[in-house]
Amino acid sequence: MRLAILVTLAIAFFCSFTNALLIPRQVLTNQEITNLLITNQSVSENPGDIISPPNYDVWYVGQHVNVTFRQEDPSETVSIFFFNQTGTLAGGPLTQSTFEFVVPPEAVSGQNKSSLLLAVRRKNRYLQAVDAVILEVLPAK
Ligand SMILES: *[C@@H]1O[C@H](CO)[C@@H](O)[C@H](O)[C@H]1NC(C)=O
Ligand SMILES: *[C@@H]1O[C@H](CO)[C@@H](O)[C@H](O)[C@H]1NC(C)=O
Ligand SMILES: *[C@@H]1O[C@H](CO)[C@@H](O)[C@H](O)[C@H]1NC(C)=O
Ligand SMILES: CC(=O)N[C@H]1CO[C@H](CO)[C@@H](O)[C@@H]1O
Repeated sequence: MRLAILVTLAIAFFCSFTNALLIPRQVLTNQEITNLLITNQSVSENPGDIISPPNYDVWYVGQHVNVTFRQEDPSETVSIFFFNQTGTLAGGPLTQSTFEFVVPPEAVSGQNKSSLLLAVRRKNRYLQAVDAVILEVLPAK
């Protein structure tokens, strides 16, 4: 659990930075964002604009799942993936608020029973926010 907490703390901290516009307006790759996340620590889960799934939801490999955002924002694009576990699983313009994909085997939670789902939102390729949800991903039923 400690790692997951650390990472979420890092994300919350990171988001507070982007919100405060202290992150320079530069183009960051998912890898660079991940590096930022693990070098900075802070204090809470931050689902941001993700309204579904909720934190601590349980997913199974092979399950069709939806990630739903609070609002459609045609000027933003999103990339959805599991931190340190998968490549991009779904994404595109937020002209749609729901993104569907199939849970891949790489997303299965380790001994600490948590996987961190991230949604990186960009506007004109510039980072807007990183929304994060902690999930438990189990092998196929
Ligand atoms: C699981 O948690 C323990 C103790 O909090 C930590 O030492 C370990 O690195 C974590 N392992 C993983 C795979 O996250
Ligand atoms: C995902 O959402 C779409 C509508 O946006 C719906 O048709 C579909 O059944 C949903 N899938 C799941 C697994 O909830
Ligand atoms: C990333 O995953 C590898 C194993 O795939 C693990 O050894 C490493 O600790 C993970 N790093 C973080 C920051 O979770
Ligand atoms: C890589 C990175 O952005 N690190 C930041 C972590 O937070 C400190 C402030 O506590 C910043 O100074 C670093 O730039």
